[in-house]
Amino acid sequence: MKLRYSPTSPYVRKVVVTAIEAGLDERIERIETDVWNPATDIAEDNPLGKVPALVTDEGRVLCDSPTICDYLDSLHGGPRLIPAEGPARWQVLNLHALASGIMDAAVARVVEHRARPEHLRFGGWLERQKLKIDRALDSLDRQAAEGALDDPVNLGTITVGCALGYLDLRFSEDAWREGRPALEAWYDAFSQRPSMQATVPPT
Ligand SMILES: N[C@@H](CCC(=O)N[C@@H](CS)C(=O)NCC(=O)O)C(=O)O
Repeated sequence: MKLRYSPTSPYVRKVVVTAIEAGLDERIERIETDVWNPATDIAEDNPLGKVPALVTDEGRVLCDSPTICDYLDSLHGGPRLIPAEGPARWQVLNLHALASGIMDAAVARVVEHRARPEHLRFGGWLERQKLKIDRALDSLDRQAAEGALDDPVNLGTITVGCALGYLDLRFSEDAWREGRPALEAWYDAFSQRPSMQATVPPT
């Protein structure tokens, strides 16, 4: 398999952590791709022009990190990272959705800062993205305090870990840990997993 890859993308990190946890990482060749380079050929694999995209051994191209993670989860014989049924499935998928929303809002803030000239930036929209992140972090802190993140590693907790890592990379000045002790303690432990340590983004 080949993964169109960027070392700083939180979505790519989610896929790679999933692959490591599933024991599949060695089967995946990483093809570093700068989607912002005008000369990039990413659209040949993903018409949306985004990473991650996975080219399977059969030559099928999968895009969007949830699809890729679901596919990887179907390839291994260990405990499912996305439970097949029951309350655990909805817990994991909902946690995944919340953490993906943090990634979406954080990436939107980064793109707004980087791609748009300062006089064209829409402050109210940036503030709206930050509020989404803050509210989602508060929810995650409550869930961590209730033990909802204590399950064995799964797609939900992987996505939370990668979202928090991305906030540390791009918005450390926002100090997401402040006032969220349960989430901080959970992340301190989760980020020690070999899969997380092996995928720390370059600063
Ligand atoms: N929903 C997608 C989001 C992927 C995404 O937005 N990737 C960013 C990099 S962090 C990208 O490639 N952006 C390029 C663009 O939007 O044109 C996923 O989960 O894979």
